[in-house]
Amino acid sequence: MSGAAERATKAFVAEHEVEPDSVWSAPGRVNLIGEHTDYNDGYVFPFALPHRTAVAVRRRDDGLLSLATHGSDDTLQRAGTFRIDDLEAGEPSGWASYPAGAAWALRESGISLPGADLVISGEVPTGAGLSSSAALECATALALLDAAGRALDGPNAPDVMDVARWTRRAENEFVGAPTGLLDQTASLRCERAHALFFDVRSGETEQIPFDAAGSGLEVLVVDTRANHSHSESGYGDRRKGCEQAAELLGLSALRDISAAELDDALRRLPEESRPLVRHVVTENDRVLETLRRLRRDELAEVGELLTASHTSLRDDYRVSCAELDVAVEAALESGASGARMTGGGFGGSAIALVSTELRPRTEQAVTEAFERHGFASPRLFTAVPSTGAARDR
Ligand code: GAF
Repeated sequence: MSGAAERATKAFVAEHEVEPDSVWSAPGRVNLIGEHTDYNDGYVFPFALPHRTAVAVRRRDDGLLSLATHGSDDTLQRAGTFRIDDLEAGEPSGWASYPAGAAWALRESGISLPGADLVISGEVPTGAGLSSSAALECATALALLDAAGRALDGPNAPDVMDVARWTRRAENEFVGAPTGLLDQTASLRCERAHALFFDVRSGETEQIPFDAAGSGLEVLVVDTRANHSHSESGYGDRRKGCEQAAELLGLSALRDISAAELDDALRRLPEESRPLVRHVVTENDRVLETLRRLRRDELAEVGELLTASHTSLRDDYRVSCAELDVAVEAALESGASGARMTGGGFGGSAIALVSTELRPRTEQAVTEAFERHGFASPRLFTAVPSTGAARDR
């Protein structure tokens, strides 16, 4: 059982004086490459973090949903008890909007929920671009599905991609963040020791063995602690810009433009749309090249693609920020073979592909660069591809 699941179980027993029926947990993720491509029907390449959010659940039969979360300071925060039939977008707000949104989305998709007591314990850093929201939505959805007799590992299991779509709907319509399908799919589908190649349009996935340590490498995560949120306008504006450009070109999504067709497409677009389109098309191409290199077991050769992705996100898509740029530059100057922001941007985390020997030097270089710029100290850790969402007990 994961540490988060143990904590959720203990907090559940303390709160309800009875054991939970089951506990489900789901991980955060880093996206190796393929940023802002998911809502353009493109390609993404995440892997799951060891950090998980766990939800302990006990069924109740009165149509009510009680929500509480166990904090790192060992206190329990209670959001209250809600009638599932009465849930409407936006209420409750704050952290409770994610589990309430998951219940709402299941209800809206025709799943009959009997009611449940939920106690949550999360260890995915929040606001860090590491997908704590999806971890919470997915773990909640799986716990509620179990209470409804539709456990993911049982005979009436739903299709896991439906669970990804339901939880994404929770985030889009209940929480109000217009995100794509990357995070929920990563949380639900990633496997230990693998990165997940995901073609968002076709829904096809491929598990690609990802053994950085075996190649003498590490993926260092730099959580810049610079604030990030997708409910704010920057993310939605980029998304709208892409949709408008696709429409102008008479395409259903920017995915339809190949790298060879890029120059022609750019000529047919107004100036302001060009950088957005250039990023999406070149990023899809970098994801496919990453896939080819990883299939050939050439992890060290992926570094330059990561760095090119960052440059494109910084200069064309304009979703980076000073902290992310400093993290990437410091990592590269210290000898990392590649580095980029990961996730939606506007703050959050960067990743750097570094050799195991060099990692302490890179950590020091990033920490010192942050000090010099007067930024808060970054949180640094090596990310090891971990297990996707599952039952803990
Ligand atoms: C966030 C979103 F939730 C994802 O859907 C994706 O668009 C990502 O930003 C950018 O690649 O994590």
